[in-house]
Amino acid sequence: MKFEKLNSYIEEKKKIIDSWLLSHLPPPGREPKPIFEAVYYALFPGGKRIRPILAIASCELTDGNIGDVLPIACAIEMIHTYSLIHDDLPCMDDDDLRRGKPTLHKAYNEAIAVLTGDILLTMAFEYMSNIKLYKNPSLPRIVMVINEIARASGKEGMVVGQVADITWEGSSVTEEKINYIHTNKTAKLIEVSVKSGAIMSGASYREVEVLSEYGRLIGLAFQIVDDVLDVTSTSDKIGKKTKKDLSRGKLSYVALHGIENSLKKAKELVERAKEKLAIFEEEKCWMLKDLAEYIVAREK
Ligand code: GRG
Repeated sequence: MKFEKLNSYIEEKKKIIDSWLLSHLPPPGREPKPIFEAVYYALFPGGKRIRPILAIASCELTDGNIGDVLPIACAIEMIHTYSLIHDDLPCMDDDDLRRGKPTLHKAYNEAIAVLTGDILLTMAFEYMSNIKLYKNPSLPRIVMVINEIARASGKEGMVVGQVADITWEGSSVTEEKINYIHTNKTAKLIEVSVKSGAIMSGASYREVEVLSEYGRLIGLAFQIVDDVLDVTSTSDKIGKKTKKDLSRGKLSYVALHGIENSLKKAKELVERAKEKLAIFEEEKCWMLKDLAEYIVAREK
């Protein structure tokens, strides 16, 4: 089986991520109810955990200790989860299915969904800035990574990408607009996941640069494949509503290039990403190569 080794790597890391989250989050029954219960609802069983796994893989590739990247990796997953909850709200994408179950505002209500997103985002920064949570805390690395993640999640990345995505709906599709949306809305958080793992391990400047480029390329490929799956997959398979982009006039890669050419583009990006890893020994970077391939081969 093609991804056998990768699948066991993913399963092993997922367990580590879940147990870190479970041992650091407040208990679901903590007052005032139901906010922490909603946090658990959003985070477990969770999705693919691609971003924290990329952070861990990049840290391991550059000889770092997993105990120094886990607070960062888990915080990134919390930021990603907040973005999905807010993205699903009626005032945004208005979805009722996420990760195979009712979206948070359907399971609870809109106010609790907004607040669950808020608390996930703020707890992410609380955990990342708590030096007691790291194995061997290096303050300069922690501060640098928090700054990178704040930028990638906000004004230099995800939030502005989301604003463009929403406000450009229904307008003419151009390569420039699509690249702006996909790079900011999706690729920057994936890029910073890989970059953070390298910074936390104390990787060299060149290694950090190369891994950031790798992250940017697979991040773009990831969103292109997401656009394709919106057209080719079903809700049962991917656990969220499909066929939304075209009906809503969303600017997607598929709208501009069609399915075949979009997949071709995603594969090209993944090949370029894998080439970037040539500076590392083959037996050490296999997981990042396989993760890149998994991104285009994935069915959900
Ligand atoms: C600031 C009010 C406010 C809202 C923010 C920033 C934002 C809303 C939304 C982010 C945009 C977004 C949802 C981008 C989509 C990225 C994407 C492809 C998500 C799906 O990621 P997967 O497939 O999901 O990794 P799983 O469920 O596997 O974790």
